[in-house]
Amino acid sequence: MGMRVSADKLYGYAMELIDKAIAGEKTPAEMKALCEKIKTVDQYDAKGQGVEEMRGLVAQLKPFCEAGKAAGCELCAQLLAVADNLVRKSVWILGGDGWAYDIGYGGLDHVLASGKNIKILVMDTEVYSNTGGQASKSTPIGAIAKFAASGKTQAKKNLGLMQMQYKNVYIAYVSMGANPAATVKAFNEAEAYNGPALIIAYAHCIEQGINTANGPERQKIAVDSVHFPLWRYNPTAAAEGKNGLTLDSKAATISFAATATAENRFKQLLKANPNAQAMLQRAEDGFKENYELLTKLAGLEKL
Ligand SMILES: Cc1ncc(C[n+]2csc(CCOP(=O)(O)OP(=O)(O)O)c2C)c(N)n1
Repeated sequence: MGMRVSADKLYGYAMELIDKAIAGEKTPAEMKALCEKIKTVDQYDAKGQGVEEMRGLVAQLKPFCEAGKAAGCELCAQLLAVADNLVRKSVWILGGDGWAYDIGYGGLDHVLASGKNIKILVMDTEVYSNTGGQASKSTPIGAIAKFAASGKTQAKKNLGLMQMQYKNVYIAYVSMGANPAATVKAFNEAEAYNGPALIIAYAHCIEQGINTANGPERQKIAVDSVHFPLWRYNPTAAAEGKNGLTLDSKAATISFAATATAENRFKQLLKANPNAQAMLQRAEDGFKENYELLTKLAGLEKL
């Protein structure tokens, strides 16, 4: 949050100096023209061209500031010192699901609710990995983890839908192994949105009890079984009175219950719990219900 506030403050200060340079009687005409141009650049266009344009303009502005500074112009010296802050800064927070869904959730919610232009990327391994595999609120029903030795009994928390209620937060569920194009699209859209964003990325992990060489394949299976459906919510479309929700996933093409036991976290359940099959089926039913809900939401006229 502090990074965002200081970047915005420095941008605002640099812009004030640009205004002063425009108003200055001694400002060379060419420098004035550059300053006028700088004021018109939209740095939140979908293709990121505005950022490139601003970089170019700042590079052209600096020699004027340097020459002015050498001639004793105080305003030029000040502008030179902060000119790089005219190029917009991206602020990203990266964390795991243990942090995002559980122990850091209050902070994550606070940042997203602030409306500030801060992006959050959650690497969702569905377990606390760094500390040895404890269950998080992202762990699905049936998965064996520490504190869930007989399989997790509660459903995976729907972090994206919860945060979507704010309406001004860009949200995306992505999975590289399943759909790299939708992943890139989500990052581009999050960057182009001048507000908070949350990207939840399905991340395979050794703690899931898989051969990590097959990670991308497991990422695809998670999506194809609607264990982890891909969707994006873009507040810009919503603000235009449209439905901001885009579902990038099809209905389940494979059964979660039938494929889950390829991962040790679910395979162990068969030995640890006599209700294993019923639990896996309950997990599958829950995933399908979630997918149906998303389909209904995506079909609304406005959202
Ligand atoms: C408030 C707080 N509690 C506990 C810890 C100790 N801790 C360090 S890493 C970690 C695991 C975090 O898991 P996750 O966020 O899922 O990230 P991963 O290890 O999967 O990348 C924990 C509990 C901490 N850093 N902060």
